[in-house]
Amino acid sequence: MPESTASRALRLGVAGPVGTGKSSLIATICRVLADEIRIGVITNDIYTDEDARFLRSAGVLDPERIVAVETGACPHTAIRDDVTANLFAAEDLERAFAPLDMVVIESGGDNLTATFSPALVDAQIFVLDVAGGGDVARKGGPGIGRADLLVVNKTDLAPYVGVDVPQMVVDATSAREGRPVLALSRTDAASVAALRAWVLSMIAAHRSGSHVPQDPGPMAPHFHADEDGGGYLHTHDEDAHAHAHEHEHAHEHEHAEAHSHAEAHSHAGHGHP
Ligand SMILES: Nc1nc2c(ncn2[C@@H]2O[C@H](COP(=O)(O)OP(=O)(O)OP(=O)(O)O)[C@@H](O)[C@H]2O)c(=O)[nH]1
Ligand SMILES: [Mg+2]
Repeated sequence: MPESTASRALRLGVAGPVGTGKSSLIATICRVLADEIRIGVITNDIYTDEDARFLRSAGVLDPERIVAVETGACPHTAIRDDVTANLFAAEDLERAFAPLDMVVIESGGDNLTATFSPALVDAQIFVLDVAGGGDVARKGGPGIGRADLLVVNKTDLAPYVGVDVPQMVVDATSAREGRPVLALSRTDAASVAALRAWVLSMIAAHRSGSHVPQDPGPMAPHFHADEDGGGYLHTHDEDAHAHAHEHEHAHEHEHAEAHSHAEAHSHAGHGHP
């Protein structure tokens, strides 16, 4: 562990369901800030380096400053349970390009409840989009409720999907007890400026030591399928570091609750086989 976290780069996590615009948001941050601050980026994909390649091709940051971690399993594991691969990647970037001001870490697209461990990031953004429906913000969950910033993305699409953005922001703000919510579109310059200002204020708070990393909390129990057609219920209890995960074996036809988690997972595009 570094002697003082304030003396190293801010580590900023970006989480949220598949396709809500995490990579695009990181590209936007780089586009508006890379001339001003020194940034590194880490992407997490299950089997590919697709997101890293997208970001390199966006031409908004020196390609060598963008590295991919292939998680090989459920994305939340690498940002929450065993963060070693990401910590090494962050430390390598910070060493290779010292001094960096910020390392942004993109989570693999996961279900609604996956969040970063404070052992990996100092602050985190949770990204929803209007295409996921106006109700999502009201449903809450650790990322929606307690990430440092909630982004409601792709507001330019709202008229096409029948979503009332101001109402979605009101719902999200009340689910977050006043924590910040940002309605964003990469085509809306004012919203991009607000994102830029939030990132700069977070770097300043990290440097001054006034920002205290928060754990948004563990993800909800969920079902992991096995190759033999069964599976197990996977829980992350409050004290995930003190207790190993509890893997309760269950079989698809026996466990109605596990079934519903499996369904929730596949709806969220979690990516389990
Ligand atoms: N209309 C619109 N589309 C957007 C916006 N931001 C991102 N997109 C599109 O949304 C799609 C998904 O964006 P990504 O940035 O790849 O999303 P992601 O969350 O990184 O996706 P995964 O890493 O696969 O989970 C792409 O087709 C983007 O072009 C936006 O502000 N407006
Ligand atoms: Mg992505």
